[in-house]
Amino acid sequence: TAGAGLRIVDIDAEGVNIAFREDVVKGLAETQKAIPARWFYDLRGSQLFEEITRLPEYYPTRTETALLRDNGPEIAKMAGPDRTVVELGSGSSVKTPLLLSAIAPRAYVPIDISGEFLRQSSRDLAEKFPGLPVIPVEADFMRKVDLPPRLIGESLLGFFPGSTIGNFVPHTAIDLLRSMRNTLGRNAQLLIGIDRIKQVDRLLDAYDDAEGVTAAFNLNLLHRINRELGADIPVDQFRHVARWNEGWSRIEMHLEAVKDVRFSLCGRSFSMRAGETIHTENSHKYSPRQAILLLHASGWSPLVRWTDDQDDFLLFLAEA
Ligand code: AVJ
Repeated sequence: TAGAGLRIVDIDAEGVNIAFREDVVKGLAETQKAIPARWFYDLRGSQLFEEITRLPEYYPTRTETALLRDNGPEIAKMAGPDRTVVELGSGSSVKTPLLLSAIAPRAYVPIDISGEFLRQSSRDLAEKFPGLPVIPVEADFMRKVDLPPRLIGESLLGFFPGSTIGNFVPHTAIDLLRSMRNTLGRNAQLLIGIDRIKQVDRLLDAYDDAEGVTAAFNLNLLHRINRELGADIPVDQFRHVARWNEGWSRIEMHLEAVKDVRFSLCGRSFSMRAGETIHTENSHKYSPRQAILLLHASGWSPLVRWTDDQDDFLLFLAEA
């Protein structure tokens, strides 16, 4: 059974998402224009991301799914009986059921800031796993979350798949992992997926696919800004760019103006020169040693590490 939950998004009198507007107005005023990657995921953006996960070039999702499927019994053995799974994010329709079938937890607690998606996926899961208590928590997992009182004293297993940790620069990633440790408490474990450093051309292909789905995903952000914030950005004068940043060991996505452009947004005018970009996403990649350091630096001790035959992706089980 899935609990009801509550929707908390700050909108103004015209129905505009205030946090979205603030991030966009502030981000476009910076020297290197930048908009946080979390704003990709409106309905269309979420659909495009689902499409990305099925692309031949985008290896992370299918590799991590196979790791979860192949190592389910070992994960279950290490986790022990009577765990409660706390997922950071609403959960994927494929990976979450794999984990829940493998370890048969006492309860499943997805934490997400996007209430609508959270409630829908909670309902779907509750249907798939009759008898499993599903307790959605609408919250920002970047902060310490107060878990429902019934979870106090339970032994929790945090689940943070998809290499979402890669969206954060290392110092923020460490803040996030430490705050997860505070949220999950003393006997907690963490099951986390982290994408590996690999040949740069494979990384670039994964973030700039032949079909142009990733380009559409990136450009959808501009359509969203036009629609939701009443802007007039000439979307056809921008192109999708994926770059490898060696110093930061990350893929960056940008939206590049192909000619000089002007547009207005919330009563402000902006101009960009040809070649200037809006930085829209970071996707940090780690070697196994760097990933282990990231976990240790956040107070998590790695217990087991799984990887695939191609050395593409890492799955760690760690303990608090
Ligand atoms: C869901 C954030 C992990 O960085 O690989 C996919 C998002 N961006 N293609 C990633 C994404 C472009 C994805 N994460």
